[in-house]
Amino acid sequence: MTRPFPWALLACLAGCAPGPAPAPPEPWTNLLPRAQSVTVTDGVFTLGADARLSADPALEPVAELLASTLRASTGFALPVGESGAIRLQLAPELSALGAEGYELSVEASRVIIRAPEAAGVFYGAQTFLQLLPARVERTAAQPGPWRVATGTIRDQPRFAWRGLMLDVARHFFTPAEVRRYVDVIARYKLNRLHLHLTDDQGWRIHVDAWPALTTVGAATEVGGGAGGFYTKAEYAELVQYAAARFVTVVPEIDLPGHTHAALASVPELNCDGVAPAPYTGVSVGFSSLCAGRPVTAQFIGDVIGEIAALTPGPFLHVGGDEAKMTSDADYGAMMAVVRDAVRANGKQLLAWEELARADAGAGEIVQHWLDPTLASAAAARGAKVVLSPARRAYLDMQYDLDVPAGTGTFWAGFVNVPAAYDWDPGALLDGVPESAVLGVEAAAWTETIATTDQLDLMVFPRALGMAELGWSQPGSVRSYLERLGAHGPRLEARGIGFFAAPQVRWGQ
Ligand code: TNX
Repeated sequence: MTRPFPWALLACLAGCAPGPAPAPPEPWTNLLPRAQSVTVTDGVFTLGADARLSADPALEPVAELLASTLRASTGFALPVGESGAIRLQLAPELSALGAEGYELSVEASRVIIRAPEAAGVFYGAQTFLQLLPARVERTAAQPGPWRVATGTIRDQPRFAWRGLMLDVARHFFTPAEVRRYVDVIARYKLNRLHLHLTDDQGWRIHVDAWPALTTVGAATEVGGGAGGFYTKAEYAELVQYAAARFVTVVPEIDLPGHTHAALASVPELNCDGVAPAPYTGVSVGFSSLCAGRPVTAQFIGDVIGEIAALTPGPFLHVGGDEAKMTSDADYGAMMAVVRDAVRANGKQLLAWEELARADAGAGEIVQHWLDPTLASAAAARGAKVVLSPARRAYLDMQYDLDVPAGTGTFWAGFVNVPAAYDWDPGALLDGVPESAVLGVEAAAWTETIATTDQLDLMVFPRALGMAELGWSQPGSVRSYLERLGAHGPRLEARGIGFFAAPQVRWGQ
């Protein structure tokens, strides 16, 4: 008979823990987006059942959000009060970290998250969550232990604009469905949710001055489904929900093309005064408001005024793309009206790169998607650029031929998970130096995406690659793919049906 191996003695050598040694804490090397500077030390912090959180008064909402995630999965009470093992602090002396940077320090007995501004503290908390086991993302109580290796992280983003665009016009997605995406993108430090609210196939936000936009224009979608729209109250609530997670909602009203839903709703907007039937197909570039009419200017002013009033964020996206039926002169005239309205309402104008047709320039933001010359022309005149190159950032592109089956398209090519990440936003376009790049945005167009199951498959994991391109300094595709594998279980724990790309070794 062989003598049993003295496991208990070995465990004692490793720290005298009773019973089998617990699993090692989550490695700090799996952070996504990758953090700027990471120092790991050799201790362990354990979140216990009696732990408390403390926060400067201005940070209480951030502490409550962190606590609510931790409460759900740990089952612990985790009160937020005056003192605690997890401390959230504003630290003006760290101003070099900028508006979104943070410092996270994990010691054996406490965790301190400090940042010059609340957004940074929020991002520090998101990083802390990634250092806990993946089951922290579950919404039902899980078994412990809740261990985190000790160390320090200092981190700040490369770009100010890190976005996801959701096209709720081609297929409508409810406020609850959109909130689910806000939750996930905020975890990965994305900070803009661009809502493509209007297009040929649907108008998705109520406008008091033109109620037909939603009574008629919202009643269908691609394929003839029931469509839908946000009431002003629903939209305001969504904006607030996102803001609490440091995500700025950027509403887009697409003008003067991509306006068939408006033309179908309001006869006067048509040059012949006749409203066409609603459109449920997938063609682009066939519609235009009628230039030079007082009613068109009135319409633009009313819509922009009401959307601006509903939107606390500084940006208003006015589309401007693919107005193929609009002459340059008419385009210029209508965009001049649009510009005046945006300015009069105190907002910053953002438009697709085609705004270069109307001399986009200083104080404006153009969003590149297809033609590199347009964004560089705008940058040369002083505009800032958000990069959504279709070949990398369009999330409606399939990963591979008919992958995932029956969803997506490939007019810009297939965009697999490595390719979506394998580019440098600071060096994508000639004539658009990094200093002119405001940031990056992944775009989920939904002509071919009708359900959240389909949307999950197309958005994730590619949106996570975009989050890293926007936040982290340039890094290798290999490192990204390795770390991404550790986030499969986290997405799964949140109920996100992501695409399990074959290039990634997915964790269990
Ligand atoms: C191009 S991007 C469009 C959208 C479509 C998308 C489909 C842009 C400014 N226009 O209208 O939905 O391609 O991939």
